[in-house]
Parts: sequence; C-alpha cells; structure tokens
Amino acid sequence: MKVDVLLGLQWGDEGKGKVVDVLTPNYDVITRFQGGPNAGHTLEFDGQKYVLRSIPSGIFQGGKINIIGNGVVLDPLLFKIEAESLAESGHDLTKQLYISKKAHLILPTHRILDAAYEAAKGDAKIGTTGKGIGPTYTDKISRNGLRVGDLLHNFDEKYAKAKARHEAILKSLNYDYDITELEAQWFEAVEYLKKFNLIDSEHVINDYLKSGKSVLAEGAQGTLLDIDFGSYPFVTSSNTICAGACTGLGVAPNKIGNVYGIFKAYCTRVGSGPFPTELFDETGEKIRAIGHEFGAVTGRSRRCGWIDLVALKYAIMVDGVTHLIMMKSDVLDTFETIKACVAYKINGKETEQFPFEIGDDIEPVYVELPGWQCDMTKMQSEDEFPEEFNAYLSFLENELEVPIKIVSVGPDREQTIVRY
Ligand code: 2SA
Ligand code: MG
Repeated sequence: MKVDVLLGLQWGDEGKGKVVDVLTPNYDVITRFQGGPNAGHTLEFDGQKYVLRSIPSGIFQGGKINIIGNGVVLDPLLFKIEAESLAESGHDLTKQLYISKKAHLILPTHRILDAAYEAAKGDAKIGTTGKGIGPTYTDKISRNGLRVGDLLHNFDEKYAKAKARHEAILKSLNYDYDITELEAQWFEAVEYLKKFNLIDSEHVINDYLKSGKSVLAEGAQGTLLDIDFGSYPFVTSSNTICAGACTGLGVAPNKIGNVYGIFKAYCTRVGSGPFPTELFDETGEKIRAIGHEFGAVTGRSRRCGWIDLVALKYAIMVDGVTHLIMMKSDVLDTFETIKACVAYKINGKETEQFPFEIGDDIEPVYVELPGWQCDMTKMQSEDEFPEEFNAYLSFLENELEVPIKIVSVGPDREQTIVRY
C-alpha cells in the first residue's frame, strides 16, 4: 500500500479540513506530517462547526487511527484544549490517536520568542500565527529542540536548559513577558499528553502499509507557504509540499501514491507577503464577505484575489499533484465575469514561471471568463452544472494539465461533488 497525500496548493485555507473529512472513509489511517497549531482545519457537519489544529481530521470517523507524525510541532497546552473539546462532543481520543515520540514540543518560551521576533522585525514582520512555530522549528534544526519522547525521561532538566537559553535570547531582545501562569498550565497539559499513545510512528506507519492498510497524509498550510519553495521569507517554517510527507512521517518517496491538490476557485492569503493577484477593490471585498474569509486560528481577515495559475502550476509541479480538488466555487456564483491569472508581466516581459522574487513589479495577465450566475450550493452531481461552469473547469484543466476530480459547492460534507 502507499500513502496518499492531501495538500493545499495556495497560501493555506483552501478547505483541507473539509476534504480530508470527505476522503477519510476511504482510509484506515489519517496522519499529520508538518506544521502544528498554526493550522486550523474547519469541518462542518450535522449543523456543527469544529476546528482542528494538531489532531488529524480522521478523528470524527469512528474506527480510524489518527497519527501525529514526527514532522509536526506540538504544543501540549493547545493540544489539551483541542482534545478536551473533542472529548466533550463524544469523540474518544485515547484509543484513536497516536503521537510520534519524535515530534518536537512547542515550549511556552517558543510562543514568547515568536512574538518577540515579530516585534523586532517591525514593518517587515511575517504576520505569524503567534503559536511559536518558527522558534520551535529553529530549535529542531539547530539541534536544541525537545521532543515528545523527552517527556518520558528527565524532562525537567532538559526543559530548564532550553528555557534558560530562550530567556537569554529574550533578554537580549529586551522583551518583557511573564510566563508563570502559562507555564503552570503547560505542565498540567504535559501530564495529560502522557496519557496518550506515544509511539515510534515511522515503524507503525510502515507496518500498517505492509499489512495492507491505507494511509492518508493531511497537509497543513499551503505549498506557497513552504519553507523552501514558498514566498520566502513570508512562509511558515516547515515543508508543506508533498516531500514533507516523506520526512514528516518516515515513509520513502516510492511509497507515495495519489497526491490530491486542493485549491480555491479564487485565492486568499493571511499575514504579510507578496500576492500578485490580490484585489484591493470592492470585488475583493465581495469575495471576502461571501466566502467568509476570516482565519480560523487568529480570526484575521484574509486578503482576497483572483485565482493565480502561474502559482498553481508551480505548486502542482513541486508537489506532483495527480488529482485536483476545487473548493468554494459557490462563492463566485453571483459574479458576471471571473478572472484567472495566466502569466506574470515583469518589466514588460511575460512569463509563466513562478519567479525567485515575487515583487511589486509583477503585473498579472488575466483571462476573463463568463460567470455561471446561478446557485451551485444545491447541486448534487456534475450533470447539473451549468455550461459556463463546465467551461471554467475545462479551461482550468487545460491550463493545469491535471484533472479536477472533486468540486465543492458549499461548506457541508454533502456539498461535495465527485466527478466522473
Ligand atoms: P507561522 O505561524 O510561523 O506558521 O506563520 C508564518 C506564515 O504562515 C502563515 N500561516 C498560515 N496561512 C494560512 N493558513 C494557515 N493555517 C491554517 C490552515 C489557517 C487557518 O492551515 O488552513 O484556518 O487559520 C497558516 N498557518 C501559518 C502565516 O499567516 C504567516 O504568513
Ligand atoms: Mg484553515
């Protein structure tokens, strides 16, 4: 068996939570391989809304195994809050959830460092989610990190060392803070975390594959936020691309199966950084209002713009996407015309290649397509699609050279149309 991977192809918030929830019935094991509580996967069903941060989205389906992989960074406190709220709604986690001993821990001081580094950057700040993601991955790469498995032996000593190091940095930044309360809660949460199955997940996942179990790897954030290929430095600190599933789970590249790439029918971004097709006019406002484009984690309003096929093609290339999934097309239901960026004009020259520097000098080259101007949210099969919508799909498939397998026409599980 192979690991299928589900990835966001834009700047996050493509609707991965919903899709993974739709796909999970087909899998035995659902995994997270990178990121941490900076993710916010929103799932809606039976009139209820849930936001998952660190826990894989398979948790709502009975009988699935959910694994937090080694590539993830885990904050015990945020994990406890998330797990307890799921337990309240009747989901039994201790049997269904495994956590890699190699996953790195987000310490209270990592969160403070995140804020301190952002403050020090002034106008050049990244606009992080403030969850301590960057400082935790920094410690991992600089070989100073603490891992979930460290909780099991002499943790206090290791913790004190890490904390002292962080305190010295914060002092040098002249950053005022008080973690007394946060720290107490964090240690309480550590005890809670220890009740879960802490495992050597790379062995467990490969054994599952050998025994014929199907595995889904659920990406967080999006390809354009990848530490290597995203719009650096305005990116997150992990590999959000498909290859991240190999390093973040311990599965070999030849064990990767289907790669599902999710994109919105338009484009959004939270935080700072370049966004060539961003709209600053009432069209952007309209997309934001109809699409409820506000962050699940921070509540920040998302920047909105037209779909960017230059960036999408790039994402499809680095991820090796085999199937495309288009989300939120219903948001464009009332639009008379819809634009798609097919090239960038830089210094008067047109290119279809995603450039090294995504500067202000990029002028998107648009193709305009007629809108379908009808309510898509009640549709149940592709036979009901209006002509203009089919034309939009064909146009995208032609440009992107990958089939669009699933189209979502609303937030509910039911509003998901699988094509051919
Ligand atoms: P960080 O906190 O260090 O990872 O922030 C660095 C940049 O990455 C952006 N970022 C995100 N952008 C969109 N969605 C994110 N996560 C959720 C998701 C979003 C949600 O996976 O869908 O629903 O709230 C996410 N996480 C990080 C961030 O804005 C910075 O630009
Ligand atoms: Mg989100």
